[in-house]
Amino acid sequence: MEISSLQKARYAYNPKLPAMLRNGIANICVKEGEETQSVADQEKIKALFPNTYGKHEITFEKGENTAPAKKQVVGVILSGGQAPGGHNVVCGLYDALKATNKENVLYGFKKGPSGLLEDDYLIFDDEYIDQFRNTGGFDIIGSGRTKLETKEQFAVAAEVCKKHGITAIVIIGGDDSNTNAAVLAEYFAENNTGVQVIGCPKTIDGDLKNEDIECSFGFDTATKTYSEIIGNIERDANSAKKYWHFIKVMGRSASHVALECALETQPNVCLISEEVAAKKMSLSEIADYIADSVANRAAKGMNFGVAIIPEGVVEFVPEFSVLIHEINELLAGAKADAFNALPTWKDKYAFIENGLTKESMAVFAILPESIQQQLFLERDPHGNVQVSLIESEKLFSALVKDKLSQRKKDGTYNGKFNPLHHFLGYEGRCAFPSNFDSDYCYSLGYNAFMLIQYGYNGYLSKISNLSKPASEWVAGGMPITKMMNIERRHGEDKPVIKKALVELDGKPFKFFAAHREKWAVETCYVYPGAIQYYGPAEVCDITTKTLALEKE
Ligand code: FBP
Repeated sequence: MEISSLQKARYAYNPKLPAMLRNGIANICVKEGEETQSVADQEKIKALFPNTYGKHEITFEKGENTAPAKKQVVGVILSGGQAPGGHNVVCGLYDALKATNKENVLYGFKKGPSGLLEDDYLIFDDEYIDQFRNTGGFDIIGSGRTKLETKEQFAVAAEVCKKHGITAIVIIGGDDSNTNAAVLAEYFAENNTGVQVIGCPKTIDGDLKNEDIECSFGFDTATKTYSEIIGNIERDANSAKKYWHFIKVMGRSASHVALECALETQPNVCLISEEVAAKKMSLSEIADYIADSVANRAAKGMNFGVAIIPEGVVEFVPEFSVLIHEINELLAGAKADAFNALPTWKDKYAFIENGLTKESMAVFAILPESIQQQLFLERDPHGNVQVSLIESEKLFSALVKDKLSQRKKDGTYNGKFNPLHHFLGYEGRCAFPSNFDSDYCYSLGYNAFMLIQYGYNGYLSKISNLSKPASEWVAGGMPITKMMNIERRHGEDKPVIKKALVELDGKPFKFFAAHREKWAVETCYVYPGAIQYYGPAEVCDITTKTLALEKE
């Protein structure tokens, strides 16, 4: 297999561990902290997790390793969307497991959680794992979005573990996957299977964080990759001086990715979905907000600019959510067939006009035709609108264009507006992990094995103090139940890890809010450039602005 020079060089990179994990396996002891409580709904969560609730938080320290000597057979699963560093979690886990006992075995279940249910696996050895050190991607075993959540699935998982003598499962995933890890851990404990479950916090979206987990892995590299591209686009915009770039960035519902990219690159506009929801902004208000920046810059002779749009923003516009709800109702069940049978878009439009409320029709009517059609024609297998597919970068540039035409007629604007569109998502999910993610992920995996060795079940591998150099990081574990509350999902009360949205009273947003008026009118672009892997620590090892501001 041909490999690039960078890949070859990255094989030789030695990820940095927190100081307490650096003294060799024989010298890592455990310190138990306080008993824990769930963040909310304590009685309900306790009743649902009688075997795994209320356990102690723990920290590893330098000292004699007192874990029982036991052969460990561990299974690892990658769950959900790719995030840079996933390979290093597996490498860290493997290295700790083999350093403890050469007889220990690591199974990798393929294509996500379904690999465990289908007993589809590979067994890692040095030769195989060495090809993946410090590389991006999840191709080491593949990933998938099958959810492990039913008792039937848990029973199959228990059977597979029994068959291979598996003592622990490590699930590398986001909030949902780790919620399911906690439920699986409880099932294994309740049924005395002897199998432990450990989670690791993954997702580029950055929405798996709380007072214990400072950030999920992959966020650092993905946002640095997007910021490099946005910076390059800004420099192009500032050179050519003729385009407005509308850049949608991935991140699902939360706007952490958009906010971090804005802090890194200082664009003219960045929408924050959580603020849109808090201020109950309408599409028209958002379009006016962007149009103001376009017009103010045009008045200074700058007919160019950059606007960042978070992937999930339309879901946060109240009137748009109502519209989506009405469309889903309008096409529920057999009504979709009647709609689909209509021969032309004109007929379909009449059907829509007839079925929507006046308010929603008014929202629908201002959308560009391509988006209108997308809402009705590209629905998921249940017939629901696929909000994530909506090209919101095009939607907003079209709405801004309408606003500017109006302003031209009113004589309040006399600029040029040439929009270009970009969507940044998959470009960042499998990038070579930054040094931060390489180190963080390796530490998470290594630490996960220490939790296994010491017999913990239903814990999340926790590395903290992340805004400091790796030597000062703190390694330990947190019962997953501590992060849970009860939420209504699909009409049922469910125990889940709370998804972290951007906090409008948090320091990263406040910093952005304090500077954005200036950025909207002036050209204050910052060009972060490509991720650097070799060179001075202040260039190569710095993490995100979000983390730095949060830990200030
Ligand atoms: P996870 O929550 O599984 O980490 O997914 C992250 C993500 O990249 C989102 O930002 C994005 O909306 C989604 O996955 C895309 O999913 P897919 O890979 O299935 O297209």
